[in-house]
Amino acid sequence: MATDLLYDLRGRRVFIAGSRGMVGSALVRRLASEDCEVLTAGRDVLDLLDQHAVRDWFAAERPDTVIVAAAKVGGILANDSLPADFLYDNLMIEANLIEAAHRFDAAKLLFLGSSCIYPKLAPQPIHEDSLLTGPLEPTNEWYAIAKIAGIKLAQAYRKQHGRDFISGMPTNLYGPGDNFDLRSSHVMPALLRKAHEAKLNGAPSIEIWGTGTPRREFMHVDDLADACVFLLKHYSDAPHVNIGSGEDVTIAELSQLVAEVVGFMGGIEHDLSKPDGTPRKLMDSGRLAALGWTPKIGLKAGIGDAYRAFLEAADNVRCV
Ligand code: GFB
Repeated sequence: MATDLLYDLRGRRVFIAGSRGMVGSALVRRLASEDCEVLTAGRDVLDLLDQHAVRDWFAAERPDTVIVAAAKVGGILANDSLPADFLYDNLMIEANLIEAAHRFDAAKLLFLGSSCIYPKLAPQPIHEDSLLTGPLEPTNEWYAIAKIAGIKLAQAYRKQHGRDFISGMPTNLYGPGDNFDLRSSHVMPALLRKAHEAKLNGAPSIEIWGTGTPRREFMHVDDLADACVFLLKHYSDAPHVNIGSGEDVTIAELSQLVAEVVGFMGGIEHDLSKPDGTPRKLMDSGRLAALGWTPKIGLKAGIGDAYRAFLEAADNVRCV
């Protein structure tokens, strides 16, 4: 049973920053069933790295609700290879959006971070209170620091100006609109593409990065979008909220599951020159569950949907 309705979306002007990305496009789909106006501004319209452009856009459009789904994102190799981009771009995007939301009097803002904000060896499942209690995972500490700063910035505007700015920390996401460039993608789209191409080419095996022993929690992006709308309506407090599925698998188990869904019957090889990253990052999403929200899309069904979306977008999928 959901807690009280704290924020009514009816009649609101909701700006989704990052609306063309995987998360943003899921939010556009989910908000279509809400009685609100959805505002979007693609990269060609609004450069989120440009503070003056962001302020001018907010002055003109005056959104009363803002979802920060825009970020420079990528998998373990991209994060490890482009530290300045991941730190600078994400700091600027969130700072410009959160400050403009305050300057132009937005009633509600939801900032989205990531489960990588937590210490590499945080006790599992990871509770929100683990934040800043230990060293970060080196491969994505740049992105993690930026996202931790975003949480703190939202809390600072609540503390200093009474702004109803909240933060959600999604687990590893996948689904329609994912990035399938094998150099910059996350593991789920990479495995879908590798298994699909191996099946088409009759390859005897696919190669996965690392040992396959790390464990990861996954959530379909449509579940995340539903959780975001739930938090906008039912959550108004400073602490960030974990948004996870509550189940994790090893990368080796995931590889088998993806191969099964795709119909690839070959073997799995390991490229041990690639990093494993953090050994595990299963989150404790009890705070969200206590508010009354639970995920609805199971992992196998979700992978099936993601593969369907991959096939449909095969003509224009963002590959190498
Ligand atoms: O999804 P992923 O790139 O990011 O990697 P993280 C997850 C695990 O899958 C790692 C392994 O142990 C990878 O070594 N893996 C196996 C692969 N094969 C592949 C492959 O072909 N491609 C990729 N990408 N991985 C990210 C952070 O960490 O988590 C981001 O870097 C963000 O900033 C995201 O926080 C949620 O889960 O390790």
